[in-house]
Amino acid sequence: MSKLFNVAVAGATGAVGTQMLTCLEERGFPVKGLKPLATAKSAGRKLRFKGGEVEVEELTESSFQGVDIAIFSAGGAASERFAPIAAKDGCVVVDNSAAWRMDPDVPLVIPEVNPHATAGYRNKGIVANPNCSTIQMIVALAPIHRKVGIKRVVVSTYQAVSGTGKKAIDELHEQTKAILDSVQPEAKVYPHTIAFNCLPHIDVFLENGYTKEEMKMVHETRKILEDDSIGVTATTVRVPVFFSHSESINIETHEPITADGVRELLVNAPGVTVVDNPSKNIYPMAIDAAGKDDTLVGRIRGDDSIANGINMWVVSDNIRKGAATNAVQIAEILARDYL
Ligand code: L14
Repeated sequence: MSKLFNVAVAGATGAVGTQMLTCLEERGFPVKGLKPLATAKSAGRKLRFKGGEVEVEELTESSFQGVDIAIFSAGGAASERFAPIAAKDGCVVVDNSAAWRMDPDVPLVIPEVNPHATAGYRNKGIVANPNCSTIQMIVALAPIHRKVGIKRVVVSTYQAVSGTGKKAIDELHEQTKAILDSVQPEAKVYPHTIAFNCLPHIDVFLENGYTKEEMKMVHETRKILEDDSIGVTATTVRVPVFFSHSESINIETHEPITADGVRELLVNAPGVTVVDNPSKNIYPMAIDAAGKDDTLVGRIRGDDSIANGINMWVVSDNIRKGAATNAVQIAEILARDYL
């Protein structure tokens, strides 16, 4: 008989949290009991799970007694405060916030790329889920890095508003409608109108002129690929798309590789679907990636401006593979190999 687990989801009512419940259900995670946790404001709400309903409880210091695995997507502050409390109660935390990702004692895991790192959960009882933009980039780049070595990455992202949460999804709806109705749009979530616009600004600006989101892509890439020599430079942009982040990625490799060579590697890569037939207008698009777990890769072509250069276009559902699916996959590794 296989083991069943008591699972808590912190931030269960959010855009990622509700997707976590769906992923646990879809993937048949061995759940004994499910405990959705959120702020007091959401306590008492009912969420659908496996054909029934589960009641949301307030996230408190005593929420984790008797819980085996807690998946957190309740924001950095909640993770910082409650993850160590959960771990002290013997619960293993899979954390989707940025709070623990760069802690040297916390593994940062993409199951297709570095599942072995999960063992490091033992240090603090925490495994971190990488940033959404990093996950899809590394799912596509890891097989190339293993084969020919990546020296440098230049990435620009086109990020969906769902990454910010439900209020940003609503804001894009409302602003779009306002503009089409010739009404002045109201910007509450972002510093500027996002409808019919692009904002080169995700998360906060840092002293070095980059945003925190851009620097997450730099640091997390090196940690996951276990190679501090990789150069990464990023520009992260919010675009008026609801679901799925797109990325223009340029890489310089150590050994030469052709576009066909990259295509062949990626056709066989776990979690990747190559969508690359430009003559038929076939390439990865946000609306096709949305609702899927695979990362779509296309527009694979040589960059003739440098010696070993490749360009590609990489698209993935930021709420699924970028957050909920990846977190549930980590929980699956914990359940299968460690708990
Ligand atoms: O580091 O699109 O998990 O605003 C959460 C918000 C990533 C970006 C993280 C967004 C961020 C995301």
